[in-house]
Amino acid sequence: SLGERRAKAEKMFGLMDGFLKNDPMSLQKDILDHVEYTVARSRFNFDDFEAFQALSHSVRDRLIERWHDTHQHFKKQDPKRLYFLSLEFLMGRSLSNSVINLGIRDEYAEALSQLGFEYEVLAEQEGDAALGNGGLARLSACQMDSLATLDYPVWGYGLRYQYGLFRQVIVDGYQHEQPDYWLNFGNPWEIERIQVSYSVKFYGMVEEKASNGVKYKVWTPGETVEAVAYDNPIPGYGTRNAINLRLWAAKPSGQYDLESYNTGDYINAIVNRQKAETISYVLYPDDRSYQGKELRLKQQYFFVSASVQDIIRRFKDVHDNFDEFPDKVAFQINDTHPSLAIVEVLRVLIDEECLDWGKAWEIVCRAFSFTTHTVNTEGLEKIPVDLLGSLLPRHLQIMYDINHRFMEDLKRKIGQDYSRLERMSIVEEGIVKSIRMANLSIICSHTVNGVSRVHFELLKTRLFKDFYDLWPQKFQYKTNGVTQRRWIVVSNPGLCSLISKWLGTEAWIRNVDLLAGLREHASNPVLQQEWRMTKTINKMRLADYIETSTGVKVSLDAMFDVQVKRIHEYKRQLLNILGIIYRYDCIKNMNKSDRKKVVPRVCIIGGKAAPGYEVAKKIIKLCHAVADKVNNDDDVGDLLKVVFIPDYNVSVAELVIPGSDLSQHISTVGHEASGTGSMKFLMNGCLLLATADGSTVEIIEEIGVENMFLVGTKLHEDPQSGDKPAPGVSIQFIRVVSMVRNGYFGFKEYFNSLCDSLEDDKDFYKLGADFSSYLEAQAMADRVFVNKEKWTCMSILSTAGSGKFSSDRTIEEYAKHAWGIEPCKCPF
Ligand code: GL2
Repeated sequence: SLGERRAKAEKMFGLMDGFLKNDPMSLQKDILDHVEYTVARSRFNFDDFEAFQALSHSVRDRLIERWHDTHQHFKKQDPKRLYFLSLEFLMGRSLSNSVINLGIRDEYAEALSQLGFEYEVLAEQEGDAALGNGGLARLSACQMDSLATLDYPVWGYGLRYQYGLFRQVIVDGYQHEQPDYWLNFGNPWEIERIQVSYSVKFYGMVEEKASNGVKYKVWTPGETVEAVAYDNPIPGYGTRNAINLRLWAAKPSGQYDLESYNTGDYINAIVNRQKAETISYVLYPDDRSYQGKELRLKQQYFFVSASVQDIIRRFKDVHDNFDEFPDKVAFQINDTHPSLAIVEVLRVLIDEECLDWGKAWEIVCRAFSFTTHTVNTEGLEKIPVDLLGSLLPRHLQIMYDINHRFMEDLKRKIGQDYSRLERMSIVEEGIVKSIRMANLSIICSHTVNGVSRVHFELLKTRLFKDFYDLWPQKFQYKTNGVTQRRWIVVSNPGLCSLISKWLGTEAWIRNVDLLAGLREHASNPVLQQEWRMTKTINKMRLADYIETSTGVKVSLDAMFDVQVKRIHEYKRQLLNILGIIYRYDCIKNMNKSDRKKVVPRVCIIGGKAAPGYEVAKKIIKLCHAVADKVNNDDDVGDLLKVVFIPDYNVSVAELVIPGSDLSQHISTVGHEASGTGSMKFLMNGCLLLATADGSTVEIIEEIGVENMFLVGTKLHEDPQSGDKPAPGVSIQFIRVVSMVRNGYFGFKEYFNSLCDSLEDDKDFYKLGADFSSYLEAQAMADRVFVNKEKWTCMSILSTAGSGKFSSDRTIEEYAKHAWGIEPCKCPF
């Protein structure tokens, strides 16, 4: 009870007066105080946005309270902590997630309504924090929610980009990119910590010195930049724990270059100093390619160096012997973007803490766990040696040292197999000599994690086969998951209440396996009726959004068929569009009575293309060209509508996913490491139309292949099967491609290269080979959709079978099998 908690708190920390009250009256007072003293508006005159700001600050106060208590508790207990390093976190909005996790949403809604405001309206005022690109970044955000909810002692570390992922604007069907200056209106969720800052060094030179016969290295930097901490409390659900996500911003260093000031060029001296800030300015918008850019490398080292200094400082506050370091510190490296942390820890231990190589090496190898999110070698990050040598000269030396020892050791184990030695080396020789960050990460980590079972198989048999053969025990996988708090409770309140009603408990919000309890009710007509009603309400919301964002009016009776994700050739949005063209062509060629039998569809596509990714941008344009033709064709009417939702992001996903009937995950088998969008749709009772790629294979095992629409004939069990010759392409495929080629949708020249890429021998992503199977799966979806009972039953079974795909399960697996951390729950 609250009384007991307070008594305990008073005893522990003397916090008796520290608790904020959460009844609607107190909340009202708090909001009004923030209107007056934080937002500086009159309490008698403030608009929705100002109300949102005050509301957020009031919520933030409550977050801070828990966050302080949690950190006090962590400090007192001194458990082994996890440090989760990721260059990207796609958090989206924070308000609703926070009030729900704090358990005070209804109280706030009531407080606001008494003040004449509507909670939902204010929540819409919030912009997205889009400090990431796609799946990898959203996964980090979901995992932070689970880490907090499961009471793990964790810190997240990342970069505070001033410009998040670009805003996608569509002009005449073409994607244009606009900067996302998301901090324009302030960010109530962060706490600036000007006193927590570290100097990060770049460039310069390394000298060898000796003292008493002991040689050591001294790195004299050529540039120093200050990293300032911005803390973002992350509340758990159903617990007092709130963990910290610390994001670093670059500021000019306090150490002035007196020389340039004294030469009289005062203005230029200041302007040059200010350039330091550019390091954390902007997020790189490519999610799967690496270009070896200096600024990108600077970003990586900047965030890694500041984080490592912070982590070692925290360790040394309590411990004076580095032998204890791996028992107190676990590092998680989210893909190779933060892998410089490995080298940085080695550097600090050797050069600054004066440990010998052997000791430092042992510590590092016990501390780091690495997750790769990639399936192909081209996607692996490589950094040109010249770039590294100039920006981080000491780190390059250490990498060479690691590699030398590793190679010597390997030669002893495998002999003179030079081609294998070459493949496993950290250094790639070639026109551009580079450092292979994945090899470095594998060699220095105790665990290498894949993100789904299929991904694990690919790692073992293809991508990292040489390493797997050497160290099979290092390799594991933890199938990705998503948080049901964000993806059901926050974004689909109707479904959330319905589930709780039928399960008789809200416990599934923390223990999502309980969703399986819905199975026994799947055919119950009462649940089915309520289930459909909930879906219709969500479809209405989505239809409104479609109309305001695209101008297209859609019918609620139609099947909402959705593919939202980053635009990539391997994700095959083009296959979807060709399928739409086929459907359109069929409708056009039907007589009136046959048209009556067509199941109406709204085909919804959304997603961003990396700014330099020409093919992806053409796919977006094709989608618009097809939409223009189809949506304005009176023969078709409501039987088919095509919409491209612009600027797909987390908050748009929260609207789109609950309102979908069918969702497509049709990547070419062997190309999607996991995929996490499918899990969000599954939880929301959307039926999947999918290939057996990535984690879909495990989804099929959970829900049964009869409860989804499989594209392609068999499960992806044999990773080599991707190399088999493709079956011949169908006449339908040839026809739809030729429609595009012949200019049926206009822009003939512009689409030429897209059509060329679908020619038999060039069809790398196998659209032609899978087209017939794709159409069959779509036809099956139509047949089932008209059978409302069957469709609803499959929908309920999808939600019921989604338990495995919670990030809570993923995090428990990491905690146990990779990080070795235990929960550390705040006692009140
Ligand atoms: C990705 C994979 O492509 C995707 O399949 C996976 O689900 C996520 C999270 O593990 O990681 N890798 C990657 O670089 N991005 C991804 O989404 N951007």
